[in-house]
Amino acid sequence: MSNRTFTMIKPDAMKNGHAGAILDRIIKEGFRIVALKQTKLSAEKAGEFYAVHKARPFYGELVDFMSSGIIIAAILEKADAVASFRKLIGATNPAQADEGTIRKLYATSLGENAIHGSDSDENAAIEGSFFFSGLEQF
Ligand code: FUP
Repeated sequence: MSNRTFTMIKPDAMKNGHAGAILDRIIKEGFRIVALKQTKLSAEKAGEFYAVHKARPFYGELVDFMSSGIIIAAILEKADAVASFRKLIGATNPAQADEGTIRKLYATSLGENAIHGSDSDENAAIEGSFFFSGLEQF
């Protein structure tokens, strides 16, 4: 169990004006911000980030969506961060997400689901270093 996870507020939530509410919720749930930036992924970078899904039918749409607008990327710290954050964001498909979760409240659809949360400690470290150097983590 590690105490860090990685998140992105995705282009749908940014465009729909939910970034402030989402960051407020994350902080109120006890996550400490280790690193944070607003940025935009190129299609190439989005494809690299989601390379694990390359063979899946939704890959092209996912890459298009994730490179369609500004995102906020962050590394977060809390005890049992990965599992605790996955619980806070809810199921991948917002229609199946529990009441009160970030995806239930703010996601648009399965493909445009407002927020990312790492699925393992190993991926949290890989994804965090995809966006942030050691000098940007506090
Ligand atoms: P999650 O770990 O909940 O972010 O979900 P996955 O890693 O399985 O999927 C990554 C992203 O691919 C999702 F956030 C949305 C997209 N996706 C689809 O568009 N269709 C699917 O059937 C599954 C995932």
